[in-house]
Amino acid sequence: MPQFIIFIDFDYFFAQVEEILNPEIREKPVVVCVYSGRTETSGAVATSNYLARKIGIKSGMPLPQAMKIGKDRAVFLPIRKDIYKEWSDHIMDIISEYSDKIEIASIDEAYIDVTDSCKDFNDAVNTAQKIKDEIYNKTGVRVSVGVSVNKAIAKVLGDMAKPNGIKSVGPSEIQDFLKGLEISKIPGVGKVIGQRLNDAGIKYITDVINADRDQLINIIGTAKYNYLYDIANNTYNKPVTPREKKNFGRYMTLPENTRDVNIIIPYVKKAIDSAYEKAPGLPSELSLVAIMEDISILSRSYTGARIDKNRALEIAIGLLNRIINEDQRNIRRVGVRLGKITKNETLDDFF
Ligand code: DCP
Ligand code: CA
Ligand code: CA
Repeated sequence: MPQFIIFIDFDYFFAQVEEILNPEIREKPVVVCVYSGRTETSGAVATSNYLARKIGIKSGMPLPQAMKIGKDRAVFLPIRKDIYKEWSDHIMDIISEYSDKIEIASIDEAYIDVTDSCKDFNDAVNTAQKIKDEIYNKTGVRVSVGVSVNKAIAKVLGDMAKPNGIKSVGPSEIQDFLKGLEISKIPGVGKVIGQRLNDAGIKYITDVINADRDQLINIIGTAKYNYLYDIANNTYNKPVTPREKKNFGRYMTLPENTRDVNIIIPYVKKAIDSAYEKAPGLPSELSLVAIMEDISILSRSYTGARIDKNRALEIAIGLLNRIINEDQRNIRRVGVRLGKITKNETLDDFF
């Protein structure tokens, strides 16, 4: 039985969030910078939007060089990691509604396994499109998506789908797809290994099957050989492994943009009910998250001993009032996030 795996990668993520928060910069090259603080221009580019990439400003480039290229035409912004993390958490929460089997691979990448909930591969592709649309409708973030029969090929397709695309290769097409797939496209095959394999006559992933096993193991080691062999042979099936999920968030869209707590509180309650249903235990941290009318995200948190559901509502209302008092804008979506969860003991813990 093939797996149905969806891979999602957020497009030029940090720079895209900056664009969404400040739409005027969208028509310009946008560069998100990590300033090292040594001198005014020392540091490196974290990421850049596609307009900046087009003029040659890319991730990892030293800032002085980027500034030389982008002088007078690019927007240089300092990295705001906390904000991107908040957006990432929000998007991951949206994705996790579609499967409990979610592997958050980095701040802007996730795999989900939808084998159990989809009746066939076509259904998995439709689900992927639904997730992509929902992320865009709720956050404005564009993502690229790959759908296939294992994690490695889903990622290959996600990379090919950039930007803002979706690509799929199902069980009936996978053999043909593998035949035309260059080895350098496989996750984990960097420039150096790709070159060495090319030198050994391996250009396509399927070349691994008939290659001299001992010779390849000499070049790349046993683990990587087995990995590539399994992909080539279409027997690669490494599971999506959910990391211990540290927090659980649930959000509700309000019927209208508002700052009227009487309208908002029932939605806070719904979000709490839904989050507590999902969480494996009681949290010691509770955040109230408000997505404002301009879709920026504000949150306020409370930390205390194991918070039960009733107390959660009281605390959340207090946090909501703080946001309303400190900010003039209307709220569009409201949510809660439960953090530092202590697991309930289950029977399994005793055996
Ligand atoms: N990042 C960084 N420094 C790097 C590379 C990346 O700080 N040298 C950060 C910024 C990115 C985020 O990690 O926004 C994700 O990295 P990706 O490689 O996925 O690149 P992007 O999301 O920026 O672009 P793409 O649209 O190609 O996925
Ligand atoms: Ca990305
Ligand atoms: Ca990425």
